[in-house]
Amino acid sequence: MHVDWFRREIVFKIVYYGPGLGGKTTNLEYLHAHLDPAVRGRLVVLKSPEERTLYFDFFELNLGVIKDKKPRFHLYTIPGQHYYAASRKLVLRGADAVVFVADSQSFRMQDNLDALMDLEMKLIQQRHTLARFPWVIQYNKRDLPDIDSIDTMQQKLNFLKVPCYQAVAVQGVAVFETLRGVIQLLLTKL
Ligand SMILES: Nc1nc2c(ncn2[C@@H]2O[C@H](COP(=O)(O)OP(=O)(O)OP(=O)(O)O)[C@@H](O)[C@H]2O)c(=O)[nH]1
Ligand SMILES: [Mg+2]
Repeated sequence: MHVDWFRREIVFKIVYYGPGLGGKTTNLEYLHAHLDPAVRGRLVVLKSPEERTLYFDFFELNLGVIKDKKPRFHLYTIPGQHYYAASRKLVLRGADAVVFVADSQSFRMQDNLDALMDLEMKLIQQRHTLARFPWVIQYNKRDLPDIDSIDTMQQKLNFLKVPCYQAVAVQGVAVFETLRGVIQLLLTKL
């Protein structure tokens, strides 16, 4: 969080984290396409020719006023591919909250667990830990066959009982709900 007293602004950083191809960029693209242009800035998407995130995606969201201050939310995604660890570390630096986008397909469970462990290790390097950090889980791709049940996913990934959302990001299902959830959590913990 960064407070600009002169401009009466509070800037929050929310990072979409998770395994490669889980749907992080899809979340940001859907949000950006469906938000009132008056409240959001330009979407920056840095993709490889194979449509994979290279460094991060980003846009800014301006929402109303909280106690005479204007909150701004900076939304970022990390690149999920394992060899972009340095970019993940940079993007996560100074994050105020995380949306963990899990891929519901059964064969991706190990990738979800690896990404969650990677997140925890990077948080610890920043003197945080999942147990004391505002984060939510989005179970994405609920439209596909061969997905794990929500019970199974809750048991394996949500051992801290954080808020969770069942999403189909390509169709926009629960995309706004997830964002509202993480903002609410962030403001409550503030
Ligand atoms: N069927 C289905 N496909 C989805 C859903 N969400 C995203 N996808 C698809 O999954 C693929 C990967 O989505 P991205 O949003 O690029 O994934 P990412 O997490 O940003 O991946 P990296 O940038 O490599 O970390 C794309 O082809 C999306 O269209 C969903 O809910 N259902
Ligand atoms: Mg991406």
